[in-house]
Amino acid sequence: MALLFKSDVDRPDSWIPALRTALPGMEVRKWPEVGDPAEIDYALVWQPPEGFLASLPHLKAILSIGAGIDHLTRDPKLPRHLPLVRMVEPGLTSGMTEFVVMQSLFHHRRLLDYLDQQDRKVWRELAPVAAWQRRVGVMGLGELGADAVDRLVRLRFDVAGWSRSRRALPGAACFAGQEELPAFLARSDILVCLLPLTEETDSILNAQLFAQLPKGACVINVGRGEHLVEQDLLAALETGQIDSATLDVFRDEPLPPDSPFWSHPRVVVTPHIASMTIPETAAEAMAEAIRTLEAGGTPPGLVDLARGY
Ligand code: NDP
Ligand code: OXD
Repeated sequence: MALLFKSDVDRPDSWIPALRTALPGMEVRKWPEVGDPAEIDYALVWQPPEGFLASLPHLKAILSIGAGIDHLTRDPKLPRHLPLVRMVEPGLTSGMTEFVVMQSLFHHRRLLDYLDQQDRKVWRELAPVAAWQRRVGVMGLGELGADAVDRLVRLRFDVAGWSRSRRALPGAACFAGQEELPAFLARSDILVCLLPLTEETDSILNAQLFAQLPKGACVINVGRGEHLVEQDLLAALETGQIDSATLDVFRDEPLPPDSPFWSHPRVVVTPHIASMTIPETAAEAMAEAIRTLEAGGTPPGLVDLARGY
């Protein structure tokens, strides 16, 4: 059996040995040295070229290096009949929770204001707000969102989550579906987007949604750039409806030099690093997924393409 690894951003010198250790007996090949395409059973990929997966005639399953699968579904030739397994692994989850907690605390403790004061050599205390007085709302309560909620609850924030189907998370108020979105938004001083990109969630962070948040709310987008209507956020920052934002993902990546976000005083920009797949733990997770598929089972992260995530 052979597995092909393809990514231009993940380091093969860490991944290939980790995969060989986790999958003894599997031949691991590194793009672009595909060899005979008919010998590839599994493809572990990030942003493969359009049509490439369809060119592997005996492929048994597609494994996504990322939790998101939009890098695959945008390929019109994606072999949609094959099982598609997205990344579910502890390194990615804990990295995302670190980032969400860090940015929630950053905005909660008004670090942008204190950095501005430092620039101006101003020594002034700003009115404190306790964590339990700060309402954090997490959109998306899957692998990543649920773990972030758990940590935010433990930090004593007043936490709510929103998902498609009803979830129950200890210590957090759970909202579900379009009909409960307004109530969820009305109590989100800090809004975190951890949704997958689907037809339903594309451009969900727009002017109409911002207007439903409490005035002066903060937005943390760690889902996908396409979730955000950038002009609507800029306008909401201008009026003060949104006080500040952290943006890790963008419609155009790398973020173009002329993007107004680079120099916006109320926006933190990071280069799609909120979390990254960790080769050692991810290789184990993918090896387990392959064993489960070979045994005819359902691995964690098996995507429902009809649902879109
Ligand atoms: P999951 O599939 O585990 O969770 C998705 C969650 O979103 C579920 O709770 C789901 O609801 C909810 N959801 C989906 N569609 C809707 C909808 N229309 N309305 C309301 N809720 C909806 O995904 P993960 O948690 O693993 O990952 C989430 C996303 O995070 C990825 O798709 C990716 O885009 C992004 N990501 C970003 C990274 C970065 O570095 N910036 C790193 C890793 C991931 P339900 O529970 O009912 O199914
Ligand atoms: C992912 C990502 O989807 O890194 O895992 O964006």
